[in-house]
Amino acid sequence: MIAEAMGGGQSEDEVAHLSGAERDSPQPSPRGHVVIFLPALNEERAIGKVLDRIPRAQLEAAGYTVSIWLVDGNSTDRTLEVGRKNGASVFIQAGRGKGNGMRQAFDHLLRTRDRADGGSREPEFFLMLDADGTYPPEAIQRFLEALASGNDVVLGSRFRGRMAEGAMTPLNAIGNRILSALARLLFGVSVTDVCTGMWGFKADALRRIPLEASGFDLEADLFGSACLSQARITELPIDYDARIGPAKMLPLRSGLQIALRLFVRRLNGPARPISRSRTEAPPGKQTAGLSRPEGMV
Ligand SMILES: Nc1nc2c(ncn2[C@@H]2O[C@H](COP(=O)(O)OP(=O)(O)O)[C@@H](O)[C@H]2O)c(=O)[nH]1
Ligand SMILES: [Mg+2]
Repeated sequence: MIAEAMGGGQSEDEVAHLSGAERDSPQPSPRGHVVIFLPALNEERAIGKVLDRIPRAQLEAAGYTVSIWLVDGNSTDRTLEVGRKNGASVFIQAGRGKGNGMRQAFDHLLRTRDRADGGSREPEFFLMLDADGTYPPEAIQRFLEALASGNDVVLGSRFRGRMAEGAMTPLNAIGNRILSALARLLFGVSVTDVCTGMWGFKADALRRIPLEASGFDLEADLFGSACLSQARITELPIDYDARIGPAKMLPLRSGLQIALRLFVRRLNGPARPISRSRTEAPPGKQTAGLSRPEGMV
């Protein structure tokens, strides 16, 4: 059955759908539950390929249960259709911006899963990677191993892996290096690729990482906030491919927004984290729609 919920707050349908995942696999998985988020705005050409490449069977054989959520920025092409057809659940954000979409999706999943099982769930890991075909889903298991071995946050560094020719423009390469140097300077934590679009988190660590970013400053916010929350952070080398389809980011504007976010996060310090006991959404914050395709576990 497909549940759609638009407008303020989560419906019981949504909770039922999420707890349904556990109902369908009653044995707790020995390694934990993995939720993979794919932020997407008009990625109809790439999203199917990215979903295909997620090594779901391999992760399940390794002992994880796996959920895949397409976080949609109100796409006007066939992104949703292709995503559903390829086995993703769909979270439709309210408004625009990658940061807004991911904050809503993290918040929603953390709260809804708390309500579904009273907070007594198995260990949980969140993965996030762009839906444009640039990041390697095959690396997900390495991220999970790094999280399971004690890290709270794992960043995939494109500068430490193999970059395909033309995958990053010279302007973006310089900008990314400058922003990473700024992040190191402001937070005193070693990082080579603060703008990366591939991240892993322990779900409990993510609760302690408050976020305010609305757009492409999301990664700067994640990094700065994780540093301030004393999270254990590490980097893994990842390969980076050329994007499928047109970019959504405007480099100069986004570069300034990212630098500003690093400064603001440093100056203001952490905001209020998502508390496990706070189960109701603040008024006006949750207007996202959500659906789970038939047969989705
Ligand atoms: N949910 C959501 N995703 C977005 C939005 N804007 C861009 N994205 C996705 O965020 C990812 C990064 O965007 P992209 O244009 O590739 O930026 P770049 O990789 O930094 O050049 C892609 O998967 C986009 O589809 C948005 O407003 N909402
Ligand atoms: Mg991209």
